[in-house]
Parts: sequence; C-alpha cells; structure tokens
Amino acid sequence: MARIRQFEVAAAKLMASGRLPGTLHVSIGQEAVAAGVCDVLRRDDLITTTHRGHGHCLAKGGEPRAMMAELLGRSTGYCGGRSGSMHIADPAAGILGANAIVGAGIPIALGGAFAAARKGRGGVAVAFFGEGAVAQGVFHESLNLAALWKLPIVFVCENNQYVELTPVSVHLAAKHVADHAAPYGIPGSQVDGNDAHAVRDAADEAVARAREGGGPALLECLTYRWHGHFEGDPQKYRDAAEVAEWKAGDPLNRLAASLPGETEAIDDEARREMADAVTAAEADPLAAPDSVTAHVYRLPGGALR
Ligand SMILES: Cc1ncc(C[n+]2csc(CCOP(=O)(O)OP(=O)(O)O)c2C)c(N)n1
Ligand SMILES: [Mg+2]
Repeated sequence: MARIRQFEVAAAKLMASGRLPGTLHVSIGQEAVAAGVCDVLRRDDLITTTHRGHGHCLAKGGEPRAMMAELLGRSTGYCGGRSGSMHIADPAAGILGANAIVGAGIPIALGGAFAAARKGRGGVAVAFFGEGAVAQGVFHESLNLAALWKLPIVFVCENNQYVELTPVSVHLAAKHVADHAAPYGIPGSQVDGNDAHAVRDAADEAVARAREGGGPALLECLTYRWHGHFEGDPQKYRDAAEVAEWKAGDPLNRLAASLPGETEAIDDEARREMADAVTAAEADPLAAPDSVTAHVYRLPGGALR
C-alpha cells in the first residue's frame, strides 16, 4: 500500500510540474483494495483493471520503473512509451491490461478465467472495475456467463463514490453494487474497502472458492478517491469537508495502527523506490515518433486497422 501511495504521489507531482504528458487518474485513498485482493493471488493468476489502475498493477507485480517510463512516454515503458497510464499491461505478471474504456476489462478477465478453467491448474482471474462500470451492459453479460459456466473469476468493484463528476446515488438504481450478484445466483458481498484486513479476508474467501471450482463471486469494496477524477479536476461537485472526512480514515494509517512496530521505514523505502523509478525513467529516450504504427495490425494492402 505504501508503494502504491508513493507511486501515485510521484506521478501526480510529475503531472503538476508539466513533465507528464496525457491524462492521469490516481488511486490515492484506494490502496487497500488493490493490496488486499492481490495479496491472495498467485503470480500466474490474471487481473484486468481500469483507467485508475496503477495500484492494481503494482500490487500484482508490475514494475514501477517500466510503469513510470510508460507514463512518461519513454521507450523503456511497458508499451514502448506509446500508450501512457491507461494501458499498462504485463502478461508475465498476469496483468492483462488497464483499459481506458469503462467496463471493457471485465470481459477480458472473463476470457482469462475461461482459459484458466480449461488449463485446470487452479488459476483465477480478477476483474477490477469502478462502480461506473456496473451500469454497462457488459458487466451483466459477464456475470451471467461466469455464473452459467461457473468460471473462476472474482468481480471486484472499487466503489469510490463517484463516476467522473456524478455521485453513485444518482448513477445506480440498486442500493448496493453487491445486490447485482443475487440475480445471477452467485455470492455478493460488501466490505469496508479502506480496511486492508477486511478486503484481504473477503478476497481470500472468494478466490479460494473460485480456485476450488466453486465459481464466481462479486465483491464490492467501499472506498473513496482523495484526488479529483483526473489530475487537474477542479472538483466543484463535492465538498472539501467530505474529502477531509474520508482522509481522516486513511487506509494506510488504519493498517499501520493494526501492525506491531514502526511503519515509517516502509514509507521511506517506498518513497525512495518511486523517486528512483522517476529518475531512471526520465533519463530514458522518448518513444521514437516513427514507432507510432508498431504493433498496429496492417492489412495486406498496407492499410492500418
Ligand atoms: C464506455 C465509456 N464511457 C465513458 C467514458 C468516460 N469515462 C472515463 S472514466 C469515467 C467514470 C468511471 O467511473 P468509475 O467506473 O466509477 O471509476 P473511477 O473513475 O471512479 O475510478 C467515464 C464516464 C469511458 N472512458 N468509457
Ligand atoms: Mg467510481
């Protein structure tokens, strides 16, 4: 969680100072979800994530150096610096990809779960998504198919209370995201997403069940994003008092309070690791402009698709 926090703080600073191109969505305040869930996953388990996916990628084993290089448009980045923050992927670490399209990672994780089931080695897939994706048709299609085929997938909704500028109360008809599990006959639960232990326990149960052939589950983690929807968001849609209230329940402080001994050294080490990642990435060459069409499918006639 400290590594996620420090990665996001470093990225936000780069954005504020004009050194980071593109758009940036950070997950400060939501670290317990990524860490709690990924702590019960194996290296060969699979995840998909969203436009706010740095935390999930780090927790699943993504390399901060290659992630930072990607954010900074460097050729040493995960996608050669051509894609930026919203398309981090590392198949070797089981990260099938972040995704800029709301909801689009869910069916990709479903495919991963289908493949894992066919392989028969107890692999599990996790789809991370925001509550904004719950109103997308593909969320329901994926729950239906996962339940029907009893696939080893855990749907993890990170409910951070806002869908861009829209509060969840005027976005979703159901009272709770977890309520969407019942129609598909799968377990659905809601946890305090800022309590790392609670998230880990709930994920452990759902993942173990999926691993043993018990099928999918839906886990709703209640959390809050401290920063705006994107870096630079003026945030006119919410009160500073509301933000302050959630900040008072900082998931890192809550976890630290439950651990023996000092945790400051962990924070310092994470800060150093991310500062080193920034320094190394900034020294790397920018993606070459003529690499823009690399890995783009080309028809025999030469047209790009
Ligand atoms: C299909 C689609 N519709 C709209 C958008 C624009 N968009 C980007 S992020 C976002 C809100 C997502 O909210 P949520 O799923 O709750 O994730 P959060 O940003 O809170 O992490 C929207 C509407 C998009 N990227 N894709
Ligand atoms: Mg949200």
